[in-house]
Amino acid sequence: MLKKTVLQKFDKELFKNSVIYNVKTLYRKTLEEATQQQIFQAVAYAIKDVIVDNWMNTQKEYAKQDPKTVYYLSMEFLMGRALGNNLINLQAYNDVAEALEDLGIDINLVEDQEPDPALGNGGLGRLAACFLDSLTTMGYSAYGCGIRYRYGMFKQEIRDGYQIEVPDNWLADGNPFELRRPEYAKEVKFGGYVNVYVDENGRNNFKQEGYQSVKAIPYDMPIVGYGNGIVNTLRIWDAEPVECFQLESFDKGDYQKAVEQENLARNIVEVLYPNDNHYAGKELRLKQQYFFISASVQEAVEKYMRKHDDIRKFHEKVTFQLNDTHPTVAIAELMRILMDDYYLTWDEAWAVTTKTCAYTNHTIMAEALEKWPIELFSRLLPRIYQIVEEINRRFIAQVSQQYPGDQNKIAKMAIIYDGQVKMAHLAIVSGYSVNGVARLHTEILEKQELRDFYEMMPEKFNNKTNGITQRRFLLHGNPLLAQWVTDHVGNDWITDLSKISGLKIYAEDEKAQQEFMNIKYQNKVRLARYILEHNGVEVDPRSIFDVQVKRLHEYKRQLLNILHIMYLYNELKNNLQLEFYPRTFIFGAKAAAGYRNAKLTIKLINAVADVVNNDPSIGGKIKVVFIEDYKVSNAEWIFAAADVSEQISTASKEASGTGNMKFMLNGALTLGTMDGANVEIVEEVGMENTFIFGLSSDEVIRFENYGGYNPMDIFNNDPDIRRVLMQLINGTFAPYDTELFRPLYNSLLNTQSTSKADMYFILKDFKPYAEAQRRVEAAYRDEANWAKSAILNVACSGKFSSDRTIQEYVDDIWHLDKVVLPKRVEKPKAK
Ligand code: B1H
Repeated sequence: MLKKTVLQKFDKELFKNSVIYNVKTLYRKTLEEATQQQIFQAVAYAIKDVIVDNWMNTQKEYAKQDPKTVYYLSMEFLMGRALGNNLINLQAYNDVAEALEDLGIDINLVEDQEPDPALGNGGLGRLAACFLDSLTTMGYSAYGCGIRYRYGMFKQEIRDGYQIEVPDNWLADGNPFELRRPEYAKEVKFGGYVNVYVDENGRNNFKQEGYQSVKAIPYDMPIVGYGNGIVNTLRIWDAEPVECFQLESFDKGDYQKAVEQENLARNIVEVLYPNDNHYAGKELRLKQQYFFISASVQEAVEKYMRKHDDIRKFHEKVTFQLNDTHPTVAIAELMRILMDDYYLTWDEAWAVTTKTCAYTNHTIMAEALEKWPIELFSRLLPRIYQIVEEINRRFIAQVSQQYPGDQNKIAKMAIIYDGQVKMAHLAIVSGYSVNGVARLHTEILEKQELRDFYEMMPEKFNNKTNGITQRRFLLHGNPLLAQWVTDHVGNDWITDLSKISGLKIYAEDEKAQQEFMNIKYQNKVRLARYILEHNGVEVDPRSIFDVQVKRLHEYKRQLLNILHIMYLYNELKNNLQLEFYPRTFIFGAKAAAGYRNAKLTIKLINAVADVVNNDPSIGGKIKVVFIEDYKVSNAEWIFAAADVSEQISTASKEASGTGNMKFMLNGALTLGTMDGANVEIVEEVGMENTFIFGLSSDEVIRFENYGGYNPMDIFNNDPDIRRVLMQLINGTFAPYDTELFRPLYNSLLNTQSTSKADMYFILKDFKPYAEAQRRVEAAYRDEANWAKSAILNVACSGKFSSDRTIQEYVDDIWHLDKVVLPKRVEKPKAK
């Protein structure tokens, strides 16, 4: 086994022997006999061995230095593959690639064997993963706390143009990087009722009785810092029945209860809810939330008490960051533990809790707001509900005092109202910080969505513009560009992305421009090969790669993109001589399984692709590709190959976006609205190096509040748009079923449906979008100028590192201590 640590020099021979040894002991095989999957496992175990040394060393050092620790509480961690990322952060990627090559093994094939741990939906879950990478690289003590879903985000297959959801059995071959930690198991209780007993000290003791419980077992995954030997922990909880099926139960007549408890354990971590920006209100979801939160909070308190004696100072060493409202029961759970287990008074417990918990808001989409029916909430979590009621009672008293006689304030701000528990209100009232995820988003929170709260407690509100880790999304995902950047500005950018601004001076350098475009071309060839292999579509790497990859949602307006492609196709068919720069439109998106219009949009994209890609009359000038199963691993290749980054959400709807930053870092130019972090991207790189169009968020909000937009006016007055819309219902792209796309047509025009016509202003923004697309084409024709803009995009992406974001969280919210590992002395080799 590998007995050296990464802080020492990589020992190639030792590593090779370790791989061979692992294949032998794990599978009783030689390398030649082993399958690719077995080789992956063997390599992963060899690397894990190195990581575990660093992991133990880090945790020992934490125990010694006792730094303040952040617990990042999140229902989602979209980690993506671990092997390549770990090698990158161990600074061993190239060495390992070489060592494997010596053994006749291609590292890319090995990496490709690893399933993507897809324990998240989209941006929110991926942000959590980027944050863990940055926290660790910057030397902060952190835990990610989440759920070990048996099935993560579904795999997407496209059949006949439709999305088919296939279960993601990511643990089928085992997860070599995880460690089961049964010694830290916790019991989590559901249901029953609360009894009060007065104890011998005259204190009220609240006891939950008649409950069902589940055993939570943590699995730890190492988070490797870049080049610093630090390893933090992602702790994800699995559920097991509290006791195994006991014959005794029969005798007690508890048979039914035993079966129910076992089912509860089986169901609770079964699957990730595949909704992005949407609240479904399912009971099992609330069970999932309380399950992982109760276990995580119990562990945080116990861990603290192992080293400290005064629970009243908990907040000095621990902070909980709530990743949206999904973990908000943590507030009441901490109160419960402090009062019921540690006998703090309400005021003492409240003082600790309100200095421990901080909340990040990730969306203003109304349909994403979590509101639990009282009946469900109180039945499932009786003690927690009591505590929330008391928080609400005290808060309402405070509101009444501050706004005497203003019933409306109470109606708008109460935590419990109208038969519902409003999780965002609970998080805001009980936390010490509320942050949005981009400047515009935070402004909208303060001025619109959370205005009453902002007015009452402005000091809590702050902005933390999102970021991404350059280690995965440039160093690992785009090795050619990464090397080129290093050649020009040195390698400090890997841990300090602001250094990438050194590239600015090369933006007008002809040689640099050519090198850059050449790298882009090679990445396009790489992606074209992937597309041919996975989609069977041939695309020309010399065409403009115009990419929209993200979750499918009406507000993100994939429909605008595909309608515009239909329009372009009409233009070309009208005039086959039209000057037209060849374009490859690339989509990648998963739709929530029950989201009809989203799934129909996928079908439309594929239907248009079918017609356009197979129409010889347009000479291959337009290609449309829908990449199946968009996920972190193929995303890395897609960003690297993009020329144009489509960020076209209805202004005000996309809280931040983070894909926009990944494209920018890889030298794609943004075609977008002034929404989310696009605003800050424009600010960094300059309007002239982006293609901005469409309504502003103010304009959108004005239309929403005061009306005055009628898509019919546009339909009636614009023949181009009318033609495209008619093609949705005249069988142009669905000759066998002319009604197929009627729901999309209706969503744009028809007020007979329950929601407003064209809620997302697609027709309103259509012509401005088409005009911006013309600017894209004109700009691409001037290759030198395009290269200049692309290089400037890379050079100006420094702000969008999640390292910057994390440092802001540390400075303004968490106040963590930086940990530095002492230099380890090289021990002389044993003879
Ligand atoms: C974001 C979500 C989200 N915002 C509910 N909200 C979910 C809400 O399963 N649910 O119930 C799941 C996800 N996701 C995204 O967060 C925003 O839309 C992006 O704009 C933002 O960049 C990202 C990270 O802040």
